[in-house]
Amino acid sequence: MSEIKTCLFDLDGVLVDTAKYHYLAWKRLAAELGFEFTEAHNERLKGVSRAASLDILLEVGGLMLEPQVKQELAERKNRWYVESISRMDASEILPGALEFLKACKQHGLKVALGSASKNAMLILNNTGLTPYFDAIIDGTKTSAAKPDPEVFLLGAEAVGVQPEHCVVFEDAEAGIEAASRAGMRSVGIGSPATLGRANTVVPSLAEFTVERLLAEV
Ligand code: B16
Ligand code: MG
Repeated sequence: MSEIKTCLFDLDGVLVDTAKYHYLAWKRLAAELGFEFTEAHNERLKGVSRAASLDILLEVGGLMLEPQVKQELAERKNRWYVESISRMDASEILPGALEFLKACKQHGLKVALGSASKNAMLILNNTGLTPYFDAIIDGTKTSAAKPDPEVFLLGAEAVGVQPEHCVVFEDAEAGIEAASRAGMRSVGIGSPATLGRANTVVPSLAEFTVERLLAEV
């Protein structure tokens, strides 16, 4: 196994739980459109881009809409979502995440973000996480969504490290596949039932250490 030099972190579901705010905004949009959007439906949106999320939501509601209308709906949802995340602070960092980021630094590992979100900077700044990153690749810098490997390959390039020396932390199946397509190892954050293709799966970063990463992954 080649040496690990860089950790690439997904944002929603790994470092913070913004899925609950996405859900509130999508649910509100569905209610305006006249149908119910459940938490089970919301599971399908994790790690998926905003436009693709709207397509899933409209499929749930059985609606076919013009591109211009869809654009307007996505913008409306985003305004509500931004209202929620504007109130976030450090208390919303997921258990173990900050400690893990600090430990990466102590072990001399580079740290990069690989998120689909176009709102990642606002979340990182509000939670105080920005200074922990050597590179930030988010939805404003990518053209292809996970499972395309682009977001992680750009992260590796930004820190000047080859993919074989990178490990991706992801809560979404599409993100684990993106890591694999990038030629990187991965740690699934969540359940082995959905993330079984990752090299290791842990319930959260609170149950994992950099020492274990370097020894086992
Ligand atoms: P935005 P991640 C993803 O974040 C979310 O999991 C997903 O639900 C969301 O649709 C996507 O970001 C785009 O977010 O609307 O803010 O651009 O898990 O890739 O950090
Ligand atoms: Mg995620």
